[in-house]
Amino acid sequence: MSSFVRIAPEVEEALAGGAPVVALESTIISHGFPYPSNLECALEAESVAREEGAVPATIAIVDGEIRVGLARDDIERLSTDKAVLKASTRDIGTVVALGRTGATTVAATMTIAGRAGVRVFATGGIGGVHRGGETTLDVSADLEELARTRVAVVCAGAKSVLDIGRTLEYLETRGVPVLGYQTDEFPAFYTRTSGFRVDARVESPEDLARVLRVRDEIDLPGGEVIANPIDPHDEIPPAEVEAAVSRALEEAALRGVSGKAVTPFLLAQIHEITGGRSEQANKALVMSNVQLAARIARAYQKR
Ligand code: PSU
Ligand code: MN
Repeated sequence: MSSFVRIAPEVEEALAGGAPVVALESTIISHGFPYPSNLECALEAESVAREEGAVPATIAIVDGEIRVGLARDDIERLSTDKAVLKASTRDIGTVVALGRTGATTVAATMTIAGRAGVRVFATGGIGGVHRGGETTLDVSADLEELARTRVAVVCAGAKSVLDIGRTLEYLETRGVPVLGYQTDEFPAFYTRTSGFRVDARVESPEDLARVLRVRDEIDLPGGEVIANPIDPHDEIPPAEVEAAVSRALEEAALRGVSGKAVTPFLLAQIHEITGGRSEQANKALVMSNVQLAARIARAYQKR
């Protein structure tokens, strides 16, 4: 890879030896969770990957250097430094060139993971078409990246701050498979249900890995959304979620929040409105996604 990229020795070794690796994003650390739960969540996600036999590769841009696999110091800095940028795919070149520090979104993490040769990535939820996106054109770059970079994204669906129906339509148009892990319904992050169906239900990490291998072999472009519903014990009642989402959206409209600030603003509002509740659910679903991603990565490497 280019001289702008530094792959951690442990990750490099795993990739060279065909051992399972799971990519992790960093926007969730810097802009998705408050401190200190962001730090706890980032460290725990790495431990979960390891417990499942995969090497974690948390991705970020640190002082202009693209990093695949972070040291603890870096994770601490991403958790506490308010100046860390939110870096999506279009920002990578600028952040590197100007020597800045950026937490990578799902889109940017996929771009980097794909180039580094990491096939499986775990996060909380993907970005999507925002409510009202048909007029604002606020559509996350995550969806574009899913259409072009062959990295599987294990997530708990998309938050109901988004227009889930249009998000799924967009993914269909762009040729991105949406696979439900042991579910027929696309989950909505805090809730197991959204009222929308997945394209295909897949029962095991082995079958999911088989789908990835077939897509590799046929040389199909783009990645896959692997939707893993939140555990029933961690779920938040839909009515409670909807109330929090409505209030968060009202507040965003009132303050005229726009552009890349929208998603972090809504997440912070929801965390505030629901108290610790959404944070706890968010953390639980991330761990469940990392666990599943590690199992898929293991099955994918086993031939
Ligand atoms: N959804 C979540 N939590 C998050 C994000 C999305 O439930 O932290 C983050 C991810 O990094 C995602 C980004 O890639 O927000 C999407 O931002 P935007 O809508 O600006 O593309
Ligand atoms: Mn946007």
